[in-house]
Amino acid sequence: MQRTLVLLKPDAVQRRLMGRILTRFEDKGLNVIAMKMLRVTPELSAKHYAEHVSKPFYPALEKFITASPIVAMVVEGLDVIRVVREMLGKTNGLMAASGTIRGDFSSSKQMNLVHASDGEEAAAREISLYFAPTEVHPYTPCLVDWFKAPDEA
Ligand code: FUP
Repeated sequence: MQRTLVLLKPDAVQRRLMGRILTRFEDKGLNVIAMKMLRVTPELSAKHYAEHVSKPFYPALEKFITASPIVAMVVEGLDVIRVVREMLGKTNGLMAASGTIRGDFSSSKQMNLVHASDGEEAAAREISLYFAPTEVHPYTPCLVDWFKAPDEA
């Protein structure tokens, strides 16, 4: 089992897309094991986007991510980091394939609705930025026997 951090960014909240995006993860059979609404501060933005802070687009990105509340969640499942990244689609909504969240709902590189961790190290770091261990609630879904065969890890 893997975990990943997913953010529904300010545009997802403002555009009333929270439910439809969350439904995609639920429909896939993934486990949402933590969730909260919060306002990203400039300090949290700089930590979250540490690899981008020196890039020319960062000031605009920080302005966007801090402009309005977001929803943060931890999603758990088999190979979930890759699975969720594929569900999101390419960074730029204009380039993202139809059928992906960004491909279906976004036409922007910055306002691309959703963030998901891009590797195991990033997932661990990002989850700890948004959630204390006591705020994460893993559970066995009662439908587990109908989402995958017993011999699938
Ligand atoms: P992703 O992993 O798909 O979320 O994308 P990146 O890590 O490459 O970029 C992080 C965020 O920076 C993206 F969600 C959108 C934003 N961004 C811009 O606003 N402009 C750019 O030129 C590149 C990225």
